[in-house]
Amino acid sequence: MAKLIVGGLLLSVLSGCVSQSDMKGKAFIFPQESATAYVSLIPQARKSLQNFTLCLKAFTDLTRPYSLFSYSTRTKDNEILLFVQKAGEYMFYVGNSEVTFKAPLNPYAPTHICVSWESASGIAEFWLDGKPLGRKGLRKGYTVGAEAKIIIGQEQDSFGGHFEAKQSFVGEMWEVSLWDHVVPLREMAGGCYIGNLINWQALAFEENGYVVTKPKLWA
Ligand SMILES: [Ca+2]
Repeated sequence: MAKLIVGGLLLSVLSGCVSQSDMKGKAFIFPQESATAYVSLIPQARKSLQNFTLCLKAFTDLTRPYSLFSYSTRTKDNEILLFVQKAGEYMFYVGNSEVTFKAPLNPYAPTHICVSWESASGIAEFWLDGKPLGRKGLRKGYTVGAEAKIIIGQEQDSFGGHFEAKQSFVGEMWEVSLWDHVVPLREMAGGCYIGNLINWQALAFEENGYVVTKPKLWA
């Protein structure tokens, strides 16, 4: 398996697709609605997960549903999914099951989202803009699959594809980070983004379609 991964990465590097860069101070802009614009994030290790923490910052004025973070495996398209049903209503999926966290409406401000999940208890803890939105439980005892396509900008309904323009993200996203353990989210309120699986300061990624990188507008 390791050989395959290394081989795959080498192949991608040779074909010039994968970039690795320090994205500190920068954001991905998804300037138009489409079913073609997205960024694939390549984790620093491929491993199954019994715990994880995901953080990101985003700005959008969308009022329709949209995806923020889509982690799909061959067997489960919503292995990990952060999806906004409508402003202030965050759906969080693990292993195709979901819980919803509701927040007060503040639709035109950038949002800082952190969510952690722990298999032993099934507890998902959700923080928005440095404040807790509570804890809910799902998929107790589950293990998240290792071989994944991790995509921002689009929502996967199959492994690495089956996008819908009407679920695409239009706006800006920055400081996306993923850890293979539960990080105390109270400590993340300041905006830490050096995940050990996805590290914004050493981000391996592949851009597809109309995606632009620019200095971030918000903190
Ligand atoms: Ca899906």
